[in-house]
Amino acid sequence: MNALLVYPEFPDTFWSFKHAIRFIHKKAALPPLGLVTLGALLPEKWSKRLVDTNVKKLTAADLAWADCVFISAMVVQRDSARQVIARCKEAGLKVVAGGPLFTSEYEKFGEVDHFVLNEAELTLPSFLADLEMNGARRVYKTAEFCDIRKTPTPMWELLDLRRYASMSIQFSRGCPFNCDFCNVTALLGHRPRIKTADQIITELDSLYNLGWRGQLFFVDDNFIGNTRFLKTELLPALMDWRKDKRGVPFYTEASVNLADDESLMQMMVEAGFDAVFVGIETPDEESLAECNKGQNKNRDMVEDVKRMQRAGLQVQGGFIVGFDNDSPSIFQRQIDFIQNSGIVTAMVGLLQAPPGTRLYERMKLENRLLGDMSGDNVDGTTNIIPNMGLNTLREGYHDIMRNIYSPQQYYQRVRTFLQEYKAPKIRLPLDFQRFLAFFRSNIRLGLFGKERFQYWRLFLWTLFRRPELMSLAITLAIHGHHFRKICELRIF
Ligand code: B12
Ligand code: SF4
Repeated sequence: MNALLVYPEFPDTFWSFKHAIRFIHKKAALPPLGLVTLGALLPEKWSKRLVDTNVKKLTAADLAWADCVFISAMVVQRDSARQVIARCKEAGLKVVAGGPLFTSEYEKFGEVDHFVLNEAELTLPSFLADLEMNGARRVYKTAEFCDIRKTPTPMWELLDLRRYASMSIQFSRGCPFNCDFCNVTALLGHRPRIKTADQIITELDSLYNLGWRGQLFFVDDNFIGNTRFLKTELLPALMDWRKDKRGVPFYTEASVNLADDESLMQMMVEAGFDAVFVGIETPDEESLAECNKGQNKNRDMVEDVKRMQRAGLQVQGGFIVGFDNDSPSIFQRQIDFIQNSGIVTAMVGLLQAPPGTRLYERMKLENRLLGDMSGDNVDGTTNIIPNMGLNTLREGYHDIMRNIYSPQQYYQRVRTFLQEYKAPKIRLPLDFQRFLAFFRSNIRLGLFGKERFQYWRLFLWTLFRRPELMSLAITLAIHGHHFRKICELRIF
């Protein structure tokens, strides 16, 4: 069997980093980890080929080679997934679909032959057994969650590693919290399931042996779901692994209570973590109560962010406007929070209700659903009728985005952050493309960019105040260029 694994293209969005990764000549920010995991779960004797259409074209030759196509996608790739499916059907191929998009809304894809939903570790074996007997059903799904200690090492060799800015790896699935707008718990459960430290070391070794020295994203929903295991097993193992390695800085996602645990932060930094994405959502206590984000309540979150920065973790933040409790004053309060905390990468979105969440059920009961969500939570759209009125919400949202990504505010925020940040010990090895990126940014941003004054001001400020953070300052300037492009595209 020749199995063709296809990942549809991402639109040009906040998280695609398309306008930033060009500076280092990369094609995509992250690899399709679901498909490389699937590759390892498919029978060993099958021939496998992976086409991530974010890094290369799906050609007629690929389709002619294949006996069967396996496609994975998130909601944001809905349109491009439809295009891929149409091409595969035209070529007369059987299409098998899985991953978060199809798990959430498979009924909308009539052309797909087989849906192998939820976690492939659980649903794929019965599909393969039925296929062998020529009796495969249309839908395979489960309400169970798998034991990820049995998940195999992803088949990294299916990827062209040189095309990616970062690699990803997964230590845990699921989250102990219960925020009402989030479908992580519906998709992956409440109890964080973890891999063993040995499994992670084997995965790291296999990537390292393939030559990977770049950034590595631990794509956990909440990396600190099991702190005891982290402190006693995983982080000591990562520190040990690092001893004879170059590069490979880590970043991940965690809840804000990470800031309460000084020793955990120190161990993470020692193990090579230098950044963490945190769901801040809103500085408004009532709105936090409304969405059941108790872990963010009754704390000084600006101070929490600074504590993480001082420990050596750059904080990227997720923010939401459009809660029922929000009044128009929320827009300025969000701007103030973002500026004061020095969260450079602030993903601000309108509240959306993904199917399968408690918010979705509430909106349905209240007749406030507006159809499908776009899947891109930074495009200024929503699938619910907000309390404050859609126009007020949209205008306020556009104001936030215009404000925080204007060169003056953005560069100010970078300085606020760099002032606080403890420089990481683990550095990315300087390769030729990163070396060139420095010149490219000097020309594109420093000579032709609207932000040129701010760019050189940051350059000089960093040179004299935090010279050890120069490469990070340039990287953040390049990210700012991407975020501004996205704002322009969305006409914010
Ligand atoms: C890494 C990640 C990203 C990366 C994407 C990198 C990439 N190239 O894929 C980035 C940072 C770009 C990203 C962005 C966004 N993401 Co995201 N992301 C994740 C995250 C944290 C990990 C994904 C991953 O690699 N998992 C590990 C692999 C092993 O799991 P998997 O892909 O689910 O695959 C398993 C199964 O699904 C299945 N499977 C997968 N594919 C296939 C295919 C077949 C044929 C079969 C049989 C089985 C199968 O088997 C695998 C093994 O069990 C998930 C949450 C999560 N824990 O999964 C969210 C998640 C996928 N993202 C989500 C969302 C909403 C977003 C954003 C809108 C913003 C946000 N809230 O984060 C943006 C949208 C993108 C954009 N605007 O460009 C949602 C998707 C919801 C949905 N139903 O589609 C998730 C589930 C998190 C959440 N609830 O908010 N994201
Ligand atoms: S803490 Fe994050 S992953 Fe967990 S339920 Fe809340 S939003 Fe979802």
